[in-house]
Amino acid sequence: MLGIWGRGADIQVAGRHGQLSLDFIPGKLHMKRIFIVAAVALFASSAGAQPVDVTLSEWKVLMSRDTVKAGSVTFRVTNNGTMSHTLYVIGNGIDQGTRDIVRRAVTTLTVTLKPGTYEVFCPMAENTHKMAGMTTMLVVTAADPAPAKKKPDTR
Ligand SMILES: [Cu+2]
Repeated sequence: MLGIWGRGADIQVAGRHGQLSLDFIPGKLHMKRIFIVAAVALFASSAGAQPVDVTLSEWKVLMSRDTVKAGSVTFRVTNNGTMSHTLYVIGNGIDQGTRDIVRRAVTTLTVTLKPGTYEVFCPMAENTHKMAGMTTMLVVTAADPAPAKKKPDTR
């Protein structure tokens, strides 16, 4: 049956995304995203962040893990594709992403995440990369409770 659909990415576009109307957001939002990226780069600290290795290619987002604990998370993003990509993390009030990552380049993105489900995707070319398959989900679980304080050593 696949033959009916023909070419590469078109198959996935037809199959995956019911919410296409949401994806076509005019350029303004993209400007907002660029601003947020700059702010994150200035202020985010990656100390103690949980690492997630991400590999981008046409047309996939592969993550080394799909579950993390709430708190600081650093995405180490490698573009293994043949064209530029970006990586955005959206959900639960978070909307942050990397600058454009040229092919073979590596960058990092540190975000502070609350428990919940996040969409991790490439929004380039008006989300056509995402529609072609460059999207995945990250689940954030509640952080471990703070460890019980040891009784002070009185010796
Ligand atoms: Cu892309």
